[in-house]
Amino acid sequence: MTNQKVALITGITGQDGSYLAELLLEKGYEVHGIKRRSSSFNTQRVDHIYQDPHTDNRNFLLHYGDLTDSSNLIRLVQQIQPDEIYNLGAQSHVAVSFESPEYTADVDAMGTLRLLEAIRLLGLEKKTRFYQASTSELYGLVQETPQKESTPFYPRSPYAVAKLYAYWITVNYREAYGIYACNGILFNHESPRRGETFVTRKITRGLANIAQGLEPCLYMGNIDSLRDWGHARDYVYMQWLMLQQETPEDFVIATGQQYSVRQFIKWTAAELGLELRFEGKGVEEVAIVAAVKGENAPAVNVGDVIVRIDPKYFRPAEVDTLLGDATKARQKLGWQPQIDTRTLCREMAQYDLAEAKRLAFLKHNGFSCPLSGEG
Ligand code: NDP
Ligand code: GDR
Repeated sequence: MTNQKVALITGITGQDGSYLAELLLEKGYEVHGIKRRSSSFNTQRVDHIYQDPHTDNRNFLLHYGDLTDSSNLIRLVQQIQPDEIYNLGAQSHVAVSFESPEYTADVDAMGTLRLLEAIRLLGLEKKTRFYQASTSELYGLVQETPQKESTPFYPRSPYAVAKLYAYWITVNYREAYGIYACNGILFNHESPRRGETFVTRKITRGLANIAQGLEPCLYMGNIDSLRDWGHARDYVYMQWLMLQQETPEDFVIATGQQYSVRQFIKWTAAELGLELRFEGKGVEEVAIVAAVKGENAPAVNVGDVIVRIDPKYFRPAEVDTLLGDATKARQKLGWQPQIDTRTLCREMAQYDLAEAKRLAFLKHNGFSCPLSGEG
């Protein structure tokens, strides 16, 4: 008999999944993750912790699976017998959920139910603890500021409505079957591993590419939008902590600071040595380079327009403002974020600048330099 804990992470190939897997491995867990079958490699974020299947005593194991596939989930839960399941897998892009609402509901809402049912059908109610990746998007059209655990929900996208179902089915299975199940209501959290189509990463990557002459201009949606952005590394620690308590509870996780998308653009530009001047209103607004300092933006000149608005990035219904109050997490779990938004922005901008320099070097030396993705 061993006391080694066993965890199963859905969404292990995503931003949070990769940080959480690192954390659990550091804590001595055997970590299992579900990855989707893809025609190209999709494990870049966990490649550094990958263990060859032919080595003995592996403690990091990936399995093919999908949240839309009940029999696959039941088989994996039966085989792995996890002490903890972290349900991070999701179609997580709010704008994409308007394009693929039914798929989003299937994965984000029904996928959660499928996992909880797997626990119940296999009689693991007393063994397996369950973490659900809930979201500040539940607050949507906000009813109270700042938002805390008791703030009423008002979802504003197919993504948020699907996550609302997932939130309540998690509460329901806790109350109905005594499963140790928790919702982490996490506000936006970012990192250099953030998907390239989410706004922070789109900005740091886009402006770094412009600085290095790889792209001419960054096209944005609603830059007046306000968000409470933390660092993913701080937030996955909280996901683990929530499953280590005596009784399961739901917690808001946030920094308590709010900034606009426009501010994030200004900070990123400053990291690259660019001072910006915003001119115009609404869809006519542009950001013009007012000064260039240092060596990081050799391709940019004063007067260049490097940010424009493209209405196609506006959403059919927007969440204008989010600001979290994580007092409960601080008081009950002693949790405080370690990394503020400005520091987060600096880390992301520096990471993307290094990557842009590498791509620019390849391009100038005649190699192909793939740049793709819209968001
Ligand atoms: P990512 O988009 O980076 O990762 C999502 C993960 O889910 C990926 O591993 C993806 O696989 C996987 N996935 C997508 N569809 C399926 C499916 N049908 N079956 C199985 N797996 C699937 O998200 P984050 O890491 O940023 O977020 C983690 C979770 O937390 C998500 O549920 C998200 O909705 C939620 N959340 C995120 C917040 C944030 O600010 N980051 C805030 C609040 C909640 P693949 O790599 O193959 O695409
Ligand atoms: P969000 O994150 O919708 O809050 O969901 P995202 O970074 O996509 O958008 C934040 C805000 O920025 C505005 N915005 C743009 N967004 C994108 N993606 N691209 C643009 O060009 C752009 N221009 C302006 C958006 O309109 C929005 O107001 C994220 C996801 O991680 C969810 O899974 C998670 O649940 C929530 O955070 C909390």
